[in-house]
Amino acid sequence: MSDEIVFYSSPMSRGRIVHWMLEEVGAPYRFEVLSLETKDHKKPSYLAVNPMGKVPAIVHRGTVITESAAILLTVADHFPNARLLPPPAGPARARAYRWLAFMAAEIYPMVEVSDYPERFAPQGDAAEALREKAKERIRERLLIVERFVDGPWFLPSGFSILDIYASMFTRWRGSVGKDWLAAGHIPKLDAIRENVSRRAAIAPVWARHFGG
Ligand SMILES: N[C@@H](CCC(=O)N[C@@H](CS)C(=O)NCC(=O)O)C(=O)O
Repeated sequence: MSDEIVFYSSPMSRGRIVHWMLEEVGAPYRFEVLSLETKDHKKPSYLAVNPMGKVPAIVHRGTVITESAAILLTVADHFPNARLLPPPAGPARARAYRWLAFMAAEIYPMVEVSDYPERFAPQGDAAEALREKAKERIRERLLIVERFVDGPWFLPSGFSILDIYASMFTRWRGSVGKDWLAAGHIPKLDAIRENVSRRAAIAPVWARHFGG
């Protein structure tokens, strides 16, 4: 069975974190580019991969993996030499699980509310008020993460998938607020993003995503 990972995403989406991860570990992969504009992610061929109609997703050795956190954990497991998770069963691994779960369960889902409030409330003022509330919740929760980050990396044990995952939030200008992000409320997370963007394997693809 081929070891090549099929990576479904849109270059402009938050699936970028999976792109950085695949580059970091040097995984063989094929990028199946989906356009969010033409709604490729809602077409039957992609819904057969991810019934949620969301990116990213990967297929590895015939197994479909969706959910960004699950994808990063799976890739970390398959490339142990990259050491992107602390050793199993130790306190550092437990800490990694805690904060990955927190970001995936308490922060990431808020983005659907902030991007598409009309999915949760009547269109108009109610949806706009909900969008603002979701942004506030994201900010409050990022401030919690900021308190528990070590530095220069998220975990004291060094660079890990948590750094890749957390970097994503610091670029969520639309969902968090451009001005809030620019105001320096999360300096440790900002520094992590800078460190991630300079990693040798990630820098070229980072430049393609953000123009350097
Ligand atoms: N829980 C998913 C969320 C992924 C997600 O929200 N992806 C966005 C792109 S950044 C998406 O595909 N949104 C399309 C939609 O909600 O219709 C994960 O962690 O991967």
